[in-house]
Amino acid sequence: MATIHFSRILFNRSPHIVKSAKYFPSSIKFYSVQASNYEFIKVEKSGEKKNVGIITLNRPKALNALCNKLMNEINDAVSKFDNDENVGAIILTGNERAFAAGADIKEMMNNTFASNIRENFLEHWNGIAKAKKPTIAAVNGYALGGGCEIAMMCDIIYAGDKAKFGQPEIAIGTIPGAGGTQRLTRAIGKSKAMELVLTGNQITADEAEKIGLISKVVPADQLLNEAIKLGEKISSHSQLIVSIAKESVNKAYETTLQEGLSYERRMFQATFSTKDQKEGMSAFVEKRAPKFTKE
Ligand code: DAK
Repeated sequence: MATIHFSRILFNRSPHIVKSAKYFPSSIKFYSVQASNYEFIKVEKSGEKKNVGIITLNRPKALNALCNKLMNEINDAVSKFDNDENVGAIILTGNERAFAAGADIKEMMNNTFASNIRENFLEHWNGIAKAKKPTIAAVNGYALGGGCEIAMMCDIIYAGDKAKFGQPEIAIGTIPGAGGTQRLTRAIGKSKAMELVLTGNQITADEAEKIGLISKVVPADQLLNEAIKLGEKISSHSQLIVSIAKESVNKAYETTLQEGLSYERRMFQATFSTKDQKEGMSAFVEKRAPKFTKE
């Protein structure tokens, strides 16, 4: 394992029980999450300026299968990092064997259609996708089913060279339910998405990079460092402008090209109302590093 050169500190933990209504609809069984008492994840801040939040899935015996409590803990940690002024990017990662092998099959196997509807089953899975700050999935090992889907909810995916991606739900008598037929198709196109969803086959990190599902493959033991470097680079820019840029790229998934271009132009124009645009351009002209204030 390569040495991680960035010092780490523990996430600033709140002593009180957290209940965020937007992540915990009343129909979902609520697990109270105390940040100091996470059971299935670890959180820390990394990077020289401690401006990169890391959420590490930590349910190794079950290959990080995404049980309800684990998803609630992820939502809680994402929300906290998202509201942390000092954090400019959030990394989601697992261990060498598994990023996550999907939703917890044992937890859901006896559900019925009626109970799924009644409880709005797994509705709370979109916390990662709601983050305002950039999110990076750092994937080693299996990213299957819901594991692949939460990676795709992140803005950027890096993978270790032994990572495996797939949507194997078809083999257990169901279909993807958190973006595996939608985000995957937008990312890699119809033919490849159909092949993965209809066969349940796994693909390697190299293939995932080739088809545009992920942006970079690195040796497994360098993955976290590379993701932290990426997070630091993003964090070095104006957080305000970064969030506008993220929102604009995401518009490409939601609108027609003309609407997207119009939105982008308006957002570009809006950046000129910020102090950070003035600072960024002045710094360029004065040949110095910018000092952004997020205003
Ligand atoms: N759930 C529960 N336990 C799992 C699991 C999973 N997804 N994956 C692995 N495990 C557990 C195994 O049961 C085993 O536990 P023990 O038997 O030791 O108690 C332990 O992890 C180690 O697994 P294996 O013994 O199977 O390890 P192998 O190396 O032999 O195989 C594997 C690794 C990843 C190929 C295999 O475990 C596997 O095929 N796992 C299942 C992969 C899968 O089918 N994933 C898709 C699940 S369905 C939604 C949101 C999300 C979803 C749906 C809707 N909404 C928002 C509506 C998502 C659905 C899914 O992900």
